[in-house]
Amino acid sequence: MTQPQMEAQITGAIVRRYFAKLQERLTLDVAIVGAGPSGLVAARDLARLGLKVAIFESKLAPGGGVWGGGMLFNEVAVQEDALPILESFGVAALPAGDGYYTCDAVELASGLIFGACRAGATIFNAVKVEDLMVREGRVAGLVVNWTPVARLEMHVDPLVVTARAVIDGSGHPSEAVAMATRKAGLRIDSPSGGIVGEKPMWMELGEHTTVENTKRLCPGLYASGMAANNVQGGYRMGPIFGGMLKSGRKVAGLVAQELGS
Ligand code: 48F
Repeated sequence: MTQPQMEAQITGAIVRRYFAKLQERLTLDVAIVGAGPSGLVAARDLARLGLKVAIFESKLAPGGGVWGGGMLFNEVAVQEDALPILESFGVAALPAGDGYYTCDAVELASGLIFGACRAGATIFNAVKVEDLMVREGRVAGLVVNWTPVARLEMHVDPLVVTARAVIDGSGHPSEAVAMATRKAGLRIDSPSGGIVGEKPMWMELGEHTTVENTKRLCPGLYASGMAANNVQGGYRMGPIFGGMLKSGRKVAGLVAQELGS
């Protein structure tokens, strides 16, 4: 028998491994929309509890708004009370005075991604969440398609991943919550019963409200990070990330409690 060619072996290995990974995760405990800082912290915490967790990230590179720091100066700020989360990911922080610290944005983004993966969460990148599955008033899964399919406006039907809980970590647009309210007509736990909309820059308030606004919105659906602020009418806060990290930790705790983990 002739030896298989290297090209056939490599291609076969990738295809088999990818499809095994995907098949294993078509039925999830927790599906997270978006691999920003809040989603990555939540994914790691939940995976460490033994839950089956996957993040669906529309961009090629996970990490959300971390990479660019402030205005492409690739440093971000965090507050002292978020240092334990950074330390748990092995990300370094330097004191900047008055209880503030700075991190290299590239180290933070890559550290959060690596930490989530090592804990057992799976990131499906270049996959866009384009709809939700809703059953009897409960968000029960994500409708997903390749990002290039959406970008090229190809008329291709999506596939569905079911989940016991969905976290919207999609950042400023809170895309999953928008699908739940506008398309599925679900009433959510917010002042208006729908999406209130993000308020302008106010770092101090925004940092607090991000954590306060992190909550269960309706059966099966939670929001974290800037998505939570957009839903509840919180302030934006720019390149300070303590609130995002703490929001990820909080939403993981809420989901774990509901799922009994
Ligand atoms: O916005 P993002 O970084 O999420 P976050 O955890 O953090 C916000 C901060 O980065 C920053 C800030 C800090 O003070 O204000 O904005 O709230 O990351 C959200 C991720 O979700 C992806 C998007 O590409 C990004 O990486 N995303 C958005 N919509 C979808 C999505 C979608 N429909 N399907 C899949 N991924």
